[in-house]
Amino acid sequence: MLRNTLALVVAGTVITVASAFIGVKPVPKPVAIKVYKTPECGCCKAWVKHLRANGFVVETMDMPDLSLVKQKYGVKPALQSCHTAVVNGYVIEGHVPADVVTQMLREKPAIVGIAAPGMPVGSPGMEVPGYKDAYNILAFDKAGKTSVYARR
Ligand SMILES: [Cu+2]
Repeated sequence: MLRNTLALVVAGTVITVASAFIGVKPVPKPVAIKVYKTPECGCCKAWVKHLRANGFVVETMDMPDLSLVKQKYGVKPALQSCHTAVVNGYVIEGHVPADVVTQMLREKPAIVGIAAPGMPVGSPGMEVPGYKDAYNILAFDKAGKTSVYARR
């Protein structure tokens, strides 16, 4: 009897330890992102949809004018697009693909944020059947200095 109990305890321990090792992959935590946009902007809504489809938890902030938001977050005119977002302290300007946002959150570079300036055709939220611009996603720092972070 004692022997059986011992065997059960040992088996239980082995299973517990084994499952901790082979384990269950941790489920990635959903990332919260705040998107500042004008209420009538259609491509902004399409980008928000793209973010949600990629697992982001999006909060939208509709405002009539975004110039103060862009100024506050250091988005210089040459980098500007239709919407500005903030995620984990980083600024995301324009139609940046969700996988590039995720890459940046993983790499945690020492930058202010990343931008897809203008409205590149074929970027998420700017899909036009049969058309696709080549475009760069630029990293920018406080002084507005940019470098290419990703190409699409
Ligand atoms: Cu747009």
